[in-house]
Amino acid sequence: MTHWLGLPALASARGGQIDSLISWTHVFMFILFVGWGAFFVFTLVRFRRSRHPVANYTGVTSHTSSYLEIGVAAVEMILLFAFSIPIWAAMVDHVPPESEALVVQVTGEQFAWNVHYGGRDGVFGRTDIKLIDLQSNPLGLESSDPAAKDDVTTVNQLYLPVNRPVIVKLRSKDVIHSFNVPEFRVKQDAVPGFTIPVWFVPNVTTAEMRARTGNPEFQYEIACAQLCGLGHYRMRGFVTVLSTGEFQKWMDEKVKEQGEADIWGK
Ligand SMILES: [Cu+2]
Repeated sequence: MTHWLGLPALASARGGQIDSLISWTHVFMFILFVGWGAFFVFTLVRFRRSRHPVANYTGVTSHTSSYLEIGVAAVEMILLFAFSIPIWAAMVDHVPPESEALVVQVTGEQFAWNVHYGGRDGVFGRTDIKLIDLQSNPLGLESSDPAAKDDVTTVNQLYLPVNRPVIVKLRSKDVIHSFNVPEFRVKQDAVPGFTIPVWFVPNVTTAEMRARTGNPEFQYEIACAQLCGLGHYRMRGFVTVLSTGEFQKWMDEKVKEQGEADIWGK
């Protein structure tokens, strides 16, 4: 079902809250728009020149406009304190435990998303800025670290299991980027020097979404939502949401391909 505002299809467990916030904001903004428009027309007619050939130095004495202003401020406070802050608080205070979630590191760079999985042990191998090689080792993964042996890395391809919380730890190698997947209602800046977690629960697989939209080519897309340089427009990654079994199979294949072949070369 399409949203009345034409938002992208929803594919995450908590995204509905964001949608209701966006919907209510639009409803109130529409009321304001109509209200201010009507007020403008009213002043044009009420204070027309033929009715007031000479300026009135007392001006308006009624307090109606003050009450209206207070009303608008009250509605804005409700939007902020009753909707936005609780949703934000729930997102940042109740991060699912890492043991129940899939933890992925995503590192932005000009102009790509580097994805790093901890592999079977779920432990991320050490990375070192000195080992970075843009072609062969964009993350600077330290191959001598035992935890790095089963790590899996990809560029611009984020594979996720369905119905399991995902914690994405966002990092950046150069400038501020922003990790945005519209269908998950997720948008978070990646800031150099920080590791910023963002979490969500994808609940529609790519295959289901293709069937639902009738578009066999449908792909979830990671858009960089910060103007980060000349190549910003092509900084796009893809998310593939798989069933739990398919994801496990994908991960096993990747571990075999990258871990045992040791593509970083000892
Ligand atoms: Cu970017």
